[in-house]
Amino acid sequence: MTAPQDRNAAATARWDRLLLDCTLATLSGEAGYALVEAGAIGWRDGAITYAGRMDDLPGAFDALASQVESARGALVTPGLVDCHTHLVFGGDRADEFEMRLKGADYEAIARAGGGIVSSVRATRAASDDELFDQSLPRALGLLREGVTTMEIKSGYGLDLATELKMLRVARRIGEALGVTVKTTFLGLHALPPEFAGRRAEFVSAVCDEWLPRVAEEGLADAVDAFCEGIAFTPDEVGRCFERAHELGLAVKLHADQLSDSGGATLAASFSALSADHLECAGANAVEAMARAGTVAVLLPGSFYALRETRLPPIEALRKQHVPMAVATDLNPGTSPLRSLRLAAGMACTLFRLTPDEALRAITMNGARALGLRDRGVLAPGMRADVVEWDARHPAELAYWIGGRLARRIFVAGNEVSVPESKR
Ligand code: DI6
Ligand code: FE
Repeated sequence: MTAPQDRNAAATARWDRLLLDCTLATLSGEAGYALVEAGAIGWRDGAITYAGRMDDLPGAFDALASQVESARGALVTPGLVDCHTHLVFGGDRADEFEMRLKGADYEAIARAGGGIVSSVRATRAASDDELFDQSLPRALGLLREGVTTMEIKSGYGLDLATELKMLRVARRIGEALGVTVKTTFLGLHALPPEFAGRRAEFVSAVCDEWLPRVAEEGLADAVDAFCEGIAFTPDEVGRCFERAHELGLAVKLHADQLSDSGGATLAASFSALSADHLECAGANAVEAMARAGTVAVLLPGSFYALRETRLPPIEALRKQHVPMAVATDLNPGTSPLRSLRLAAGMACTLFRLTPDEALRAITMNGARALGLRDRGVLAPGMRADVVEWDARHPAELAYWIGGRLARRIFVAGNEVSVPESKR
């Protein structure tokens, strides 16, 4: 696996660290785990220098690396990537959970001014520091189980000041934890109460004022929208995406979750990074995604919480070779799911992904959904985001429900010590 130039480099400067005696799920290649038994992985200056068989190492252990240790047979994978979260928000919606259990449905609650809009009230009311303090434990929880790259969306502000506040807090979380946080501006999430009866004006404000300002402040890496009967139409989303492209921002979309509104097809027509949810997406949409290289992001947390029954078109996605990612969709309403490993397990049990598809979905395909090509695979040259697990076989990552499996987590080659959080 080691390229000739890496052998030469190894002769001149020692690697920072070399882990021996591990089972590597490298995920290199088109499918499967690409397992290496009796494996070793080394890195230097934040990048992987070697990932392969111990026997094939190009020299004596101590000559190769300044720090050499045994992983005692542990499984080693790339750091996990949660490519769709809304983990910055104020308050919670446990009351709505109780209402739904008594028979109220999600769309009716949203139409009655609850749902997203109730999170908007709590998010507006929180100061920067309060929002940071409330949100950080959720990000910490993900990191603790091996998530080294996460996406965080705005969308619970729905006024410019609060949207900017959410994006600032998201960036601050990345800095505080030392992990990669990709931020997404989700302006078209819901119609805020002050724009009731003035949809067109709201869409114009988002496209013509807020989006340019977010871009100017450099606070967003991408733009998302909620394309749905209870949210925004394909025409409205299209306007927003045109503006995003003019500003040089990538787009992605909440598409075809509760109804087939043509969202995934629209996303593909804008060469979106990803189309997410997809329970109601049709065959044509999948073909369009395949042509556009748009990743399918599957979100079993909201499927479960809303007791959905219509499955995303997994077989069609496989057949058309659309890369499948899985994410938590961590949000206070439809997916209060704080474990990416559990999301992967649910994708297997509820959506029938195979465990190797699920692992690829929370690593390399998650990275791809964020436009990141430098991670998600254990191979020379890739970022040394690496997790050592209390597990022997990669299927265990989706198999165990709960429990703490991540033994050691390395971000760009540095071991992170994850503090216990208050919540
Ligand atoms: N993501 C979203 O943005 C919406 N559904 C989803 O899966 C609404 C989230 C919410 O109710 O707060
Ligand atoms: Fe979402």
